[in-house]
Amino acid sequence: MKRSKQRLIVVSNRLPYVFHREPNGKWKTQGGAGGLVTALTPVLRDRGGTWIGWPGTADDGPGLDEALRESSTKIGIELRGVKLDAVDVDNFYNGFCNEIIWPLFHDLQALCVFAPQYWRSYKEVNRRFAEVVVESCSKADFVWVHDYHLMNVASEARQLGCKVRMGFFLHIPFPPPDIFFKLPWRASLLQAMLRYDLIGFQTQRDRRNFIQCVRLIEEHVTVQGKGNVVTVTAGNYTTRVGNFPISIDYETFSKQASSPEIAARTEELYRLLPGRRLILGIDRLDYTKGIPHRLQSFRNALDRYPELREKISLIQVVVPSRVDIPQYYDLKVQIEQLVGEINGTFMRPGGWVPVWYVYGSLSRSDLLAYYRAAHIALVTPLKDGMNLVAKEYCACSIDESCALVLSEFAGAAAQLQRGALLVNPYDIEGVADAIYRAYTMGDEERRNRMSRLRRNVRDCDIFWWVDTYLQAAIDRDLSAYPQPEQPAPESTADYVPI
Ligand code: GDG
Repeated sequence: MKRSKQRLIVVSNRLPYVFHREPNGKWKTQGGAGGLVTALTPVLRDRGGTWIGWPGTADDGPGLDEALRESSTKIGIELRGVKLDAVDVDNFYNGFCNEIIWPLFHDLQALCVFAPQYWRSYKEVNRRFAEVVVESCSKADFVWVHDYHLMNVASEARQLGCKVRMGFFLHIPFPPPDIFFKLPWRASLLQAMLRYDLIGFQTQRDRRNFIQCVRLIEEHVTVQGKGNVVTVTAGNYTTRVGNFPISIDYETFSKQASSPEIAARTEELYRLLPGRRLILGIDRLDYTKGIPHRLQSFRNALDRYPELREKISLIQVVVPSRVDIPQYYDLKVQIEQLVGEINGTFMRPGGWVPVWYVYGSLSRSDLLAYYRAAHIALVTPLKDGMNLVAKEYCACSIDESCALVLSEFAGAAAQLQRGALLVNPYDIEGVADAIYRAYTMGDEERRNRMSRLRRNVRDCDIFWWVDTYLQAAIDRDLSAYPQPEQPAPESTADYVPI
């Protein structure tokens, strides 16, 4: 397969490492373990290139540049920081990104705060990112910009005279026109996105929504081509638009989950929670993840199917996130109230606890042990770009005797619908029925479903994702790449809104 070796400039809101200053004035780095970092680090080392992003601190004290240089040398990738002060963090990150785009793109328009200063800050910060891109790249490079924080970077870079090829990938969903059009700056934002040479979405649904919005904003729009990447011409701009479902490092998850250390941790969990099936939910603290709805469904299952009592326990892990935003704090209180109510109603003193609630981040080995030990995973976001927890659970389910209950509104449903039990997360009784179905499912069906899911995730892993995107961006020919399982044609399947 022909591969071009263009240098790569990766741009994301945060650098793959977070920098912070210790009380003694020395800089420390943390992080570097996420899926994107794992996938892109070897590509950047191989092709050569730079990662541009915010170092994760508003502290611009002495020595930060030196710390960035030292880390660059250590990891073999040049890191370039874009500095954000506390006001930028408030208006750009907490404001435009997380109080406008995040809720709007997840169809939760009632949570949006459309403050004009947020938009001004977004443009200004995107301009700053663009300036660093322009300083860092030469004509032959390829610039790959990630996610909703940086939709304006290409447009800003073009205004600075930059002609280098630029691609964008949106990790979150793209909403349908009736929702997107609530955004006061909808035309500017769409026109800015059209300045990228390739726009990648997670699913066909997102791509379709984007093209529909473009058709409503621009007068002359043509869409050419078929398959995963099409060419869109709108007004004076031509861009290519595709869907590339992001994935995980399947081999590493699967191998690590099979290790004796994880097997021992799994046994320990079974000893702590003996004689029952474990149901797992793992989410960042976020209203899009549908945690309260899930807890209500779990309670409904215990109510309507009394035979499940003392036979199942839900382990719900909630990872702290965006704690500076008041809505996130309120959500935490709501979750903890529900956990208290369920345990208060059904718990047997000295015995069975229905919900094991963990508020905090798990170590990698605990995460793998929870995945491996769980008989059922409940992945029920109200809406999600992809949802990697679903894929990681499949990779770690090496015994294959387990079931995935998956929201039809997660991007992952497009690929995993034939193996998972798909649910509407708003349908409390429907999800409760799915829990019961997963619990009572015959072993053969469970294994068949899980082995199909695992094949699917293995064949289209994170390295496949990077390769297909770069191939589409740089070489254009995608014929040599396997395609992920797609939704069945609408005429023959139940309604799947992906
Ligand atoms: C955005 C989009 C899209 C979770 N708890 C712990 C932990 N995690 C890790 C998981 C997984 C990641 O966090 C969560 O990824 P998701 O995809 O589920 O969700 P978002 O953070 O919302 O990600 C999403 C994604 O971008 C990629 O494009 O799929 O739709 O919203 O990798 O393993 N890791 C550790 N301890 C934990 O307690 N170590």
